[in-house]
Amino acid sequence: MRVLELETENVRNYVNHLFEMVKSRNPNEVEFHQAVKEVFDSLVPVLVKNPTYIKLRVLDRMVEPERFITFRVPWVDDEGIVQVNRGFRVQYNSSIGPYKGGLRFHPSVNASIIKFLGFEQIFKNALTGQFIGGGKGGSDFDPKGKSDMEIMRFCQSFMTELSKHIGPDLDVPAGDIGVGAKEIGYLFGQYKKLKGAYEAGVLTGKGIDSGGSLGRKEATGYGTVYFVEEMLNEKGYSFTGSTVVVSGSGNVSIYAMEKAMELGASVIACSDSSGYIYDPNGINLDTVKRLKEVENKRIKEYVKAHPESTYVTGWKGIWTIPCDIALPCATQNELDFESAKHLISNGIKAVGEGANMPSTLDAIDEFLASGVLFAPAKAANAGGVAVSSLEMAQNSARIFWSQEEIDAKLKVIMKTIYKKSMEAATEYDFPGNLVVGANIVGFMRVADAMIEQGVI
Ligand code: NDP
Ligand code: 2IT
Repeated sequence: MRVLELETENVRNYVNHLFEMVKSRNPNEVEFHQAVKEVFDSLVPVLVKNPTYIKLRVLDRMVEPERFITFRVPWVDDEGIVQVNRGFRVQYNSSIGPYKGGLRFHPSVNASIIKFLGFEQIFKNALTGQFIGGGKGGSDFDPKGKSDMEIMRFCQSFMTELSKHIGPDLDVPAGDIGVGAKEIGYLFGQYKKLKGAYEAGVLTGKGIDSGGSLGRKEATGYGTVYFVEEMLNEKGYSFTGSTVVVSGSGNVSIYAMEKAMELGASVIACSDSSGYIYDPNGINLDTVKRLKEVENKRIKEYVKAHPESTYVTGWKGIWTIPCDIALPCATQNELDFESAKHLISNGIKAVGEGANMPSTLDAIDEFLASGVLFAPAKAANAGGVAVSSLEMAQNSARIFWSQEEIDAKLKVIMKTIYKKSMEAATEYDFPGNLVVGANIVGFMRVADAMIEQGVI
């Protein structure tokens, strides 16, 4: 016992030292530090049991991206004025497949955001069981208030540079915040023009007529609900008859709400970055889809169609609404310690992260310490990238699967991630802790592939 304690202490020192190095090499990148800290803390028991990972410096290598690309994106707005944005792509880890991960267009995008997303993507992609490495990209371009033609010109300029670095067997981007099928369409059109060949597998999340997959649009939200339902069922709970609060009203949020409703839950609130709506009768999803998918309007407009609902300015207050299940599906650090306290005192049973890193580290600790069932992002939102990988498979084989086939595969993938993460948590003495379990499963698959391939 004493020996194990000493070894654990040594490993903790090694991990802390490595974390300090990450911070000094990547100064001021607070989101990136946060993502690394969560993973490092989870890996201590694995490193104690498998010292080879330390000897071969696997973690030291994994935390350094294989490649980090930034580039200028000049484009002309509708007034004829030249605008300049910054483009990014991090090619983080290619040991289990081509780099894979979304593109985010949002004014807050910077190196820290791209690196945190890319780092988490490595483990998420490994968890899916598919053969995809980790990558991420995007731009500080703000699509809000831009015309379709401005968005198209921006996408064309962005792809003119990005095309030098991607390919169906090299790096396969997809959507994320601010990037949906429309933007992917413009990006694909430009890539095709530059390459002079129809390489459908270079991007995922494409429209169906451009080689996209049925079920990709719904996959992240549906997958999150499938994962959380597994977690609930094990404790004798279910979405059926539960009240649910879902933040955001974008791609992930809308399809998480849709599946939760299908399973018999009452979804009573959702939001955008300006504020949230509360509808005691249950949200009317057709109205949300019309506002967000068709008319590009603010969520505030919802109350016009549903006078019994209320709108509150500011997105954080959504977590003060009493509910059984909370699904943060908007953005990083949207659910902090104070919000976690509110949810807990209101009797929350489960939290499922549809967004990437939506809960702060102290919020996660508080949920776990209070016995709240907690589904971490890397595991719970992996359905999106999993179906992206199925899209790549269909493109390579020149076949087209039905919605039912995709949905059945997605369900199996989400159930498997849940089962494997729970098993790893138990094996490494953190029973029920899916944060630790998911990080361990993702890490070991990538680490073992890296070791097989030499010092890479
Ligand atoms: P969308 O752009 O479709 O929607 C984003 C939603 O979140 C909008 O309602 C937006 O409101 C809100 N939001 C964005 N930024 C902020 C902010 N700073 N503060 C408050 N609200 C904000 O993006 P997605 O639904 O695709 O992505 C949502 C989350 O899910 C992200 O964390 C993303 O990384 C993650 N994710 C996405 C996957 C996918 O397949 N798309 C897969 C896995 C994870 P507003 O319109 O006002 O900006
Ligand atoms: O965060 C994510 O997993 C995504 N934005 C989806 C990535 C993908 O390649 O489908």
